[in-house]
Amino acid sequence: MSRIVIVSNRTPGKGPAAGGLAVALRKVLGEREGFWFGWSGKLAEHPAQEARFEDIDGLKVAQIDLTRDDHHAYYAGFSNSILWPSFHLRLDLATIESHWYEGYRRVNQQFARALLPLLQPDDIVWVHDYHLIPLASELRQLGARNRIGFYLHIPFPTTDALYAIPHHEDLMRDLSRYDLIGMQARRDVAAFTEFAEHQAPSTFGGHQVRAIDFSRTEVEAFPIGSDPQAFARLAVSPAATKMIHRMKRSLGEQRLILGVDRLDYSKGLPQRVEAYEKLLANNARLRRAVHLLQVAPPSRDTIKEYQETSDTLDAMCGRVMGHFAEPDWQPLTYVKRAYGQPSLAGLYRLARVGLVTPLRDGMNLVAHEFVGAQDPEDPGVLVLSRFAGAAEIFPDALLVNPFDTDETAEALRIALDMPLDERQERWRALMDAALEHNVDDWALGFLTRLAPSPMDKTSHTRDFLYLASVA
Ligand code: ADQ
Repeated sequence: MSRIVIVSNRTPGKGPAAGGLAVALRKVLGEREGFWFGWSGKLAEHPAQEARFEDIDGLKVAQIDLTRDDHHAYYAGFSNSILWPSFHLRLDLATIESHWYEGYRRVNQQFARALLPLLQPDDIVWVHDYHLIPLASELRQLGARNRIGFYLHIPFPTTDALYAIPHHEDLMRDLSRYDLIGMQARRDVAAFTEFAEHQAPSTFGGHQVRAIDFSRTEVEAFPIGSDPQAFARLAVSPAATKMIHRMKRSLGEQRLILGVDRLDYSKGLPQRVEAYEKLLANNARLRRAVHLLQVAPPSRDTIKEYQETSDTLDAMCGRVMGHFAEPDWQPLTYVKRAYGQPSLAGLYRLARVGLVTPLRDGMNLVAHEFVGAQDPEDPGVLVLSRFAGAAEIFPDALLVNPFDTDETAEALRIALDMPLDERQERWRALMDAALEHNVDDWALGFLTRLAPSPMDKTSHTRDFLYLASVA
């Protein structure tokens, strides 16, 4: 059987793996031979060309170091100040510095040069996320003929947003060098197809026109999931129970509305707090009867837009406290730190409402984890943004437009008033969907499509032809 090589920006660290994704991919590498390749997390003035192999808790990991300048241009620059905001349709938050693209390409070349000598001819390579779009191109340029797949964890942008990205034609051409592209949701495949099939290029006077041929690239939705059964078990573990007791002591009779996110402008946190403010303003009976807990540890906090989101959220929380708090009642708690999965599972289980309202999100695993952790006898209600990929999986959640804070406030009221039988019915449907879309089957589904056994090899190739201008 072919070996599997997983490539991502960062490799998993020591200790218990943080997320379901890392656990699932570890499992893949436990069952098939192969290794994980990525950046070590270390900066060096003169990084070695060759990767270092390390055994990390039984996992074979090959890592390279990067220079400080390259890492900055590639990670904080092109990946997270251009691609992330543009793919999330926040062009207003994109910062464009043209030299970042060179750093982005250089790091992808460095990845390719260090990875190529480690590859055997029939290795299956699975590349993860927007940091590494050019990797297949770079590997192929060096002669790699392996099957190479790419999974985009974030949404695919609309055509207009794509056009706003410097070098978008190169990036689309890079995508055409993969054998399989996996996206989170049908809407992402539709956006990609729209671009690939219909868009004429923007031509500057007299540029040659060259076709991007997508005929060898399959594009399909592979919605990621969590391990809902593991969350169900975690939610009754001693650590979760401890968290539940601790919270119950402070909550008393108040019902808990819970938000859990990385602090990121795509997660719609200020809008969420505003919706909660409207809930309290419109429903005086709920004051003292509910409490919002928002857990949001900072991420990418060297980037200005992230600091600004953090400041806005601080101000919003302060405003709601100032408006509604009493000497003996606080309407919300905002915690800026990460919790381990057992504690999170306890919080999910205790919550009457899981408030998951990103402005745009590839999938959103918090929604899946919340569903997995509920008590079947007394489940909470999921209030979910229709702009998360998860909305395609969970039509039985209360779906809201997160930009419309009146609508979200009303959904919160409906969730808090929802009778037990409706909560159970909705949760059952949500849990069935979460089980159907579990992360193990996701990984297996992608790999089976990327490397079908000769028995089930059928042609799924598409015949996109996209005309692009060549500078
Ligand atoms: P993220 O944007 O990080 O991921 P999400 O899917 O919600 O978003 O969360 C990933 C993981 O982080 C979850 O397992 C969650 O438990 C954990 N997490 C979030 N907040 C936490 C906190 N405060 N404390 C501890 N753990 C926390 C990107 C895309 C998503 C996509 C995932 C996976 O942006 O759309 O779902 O990748 O493909």
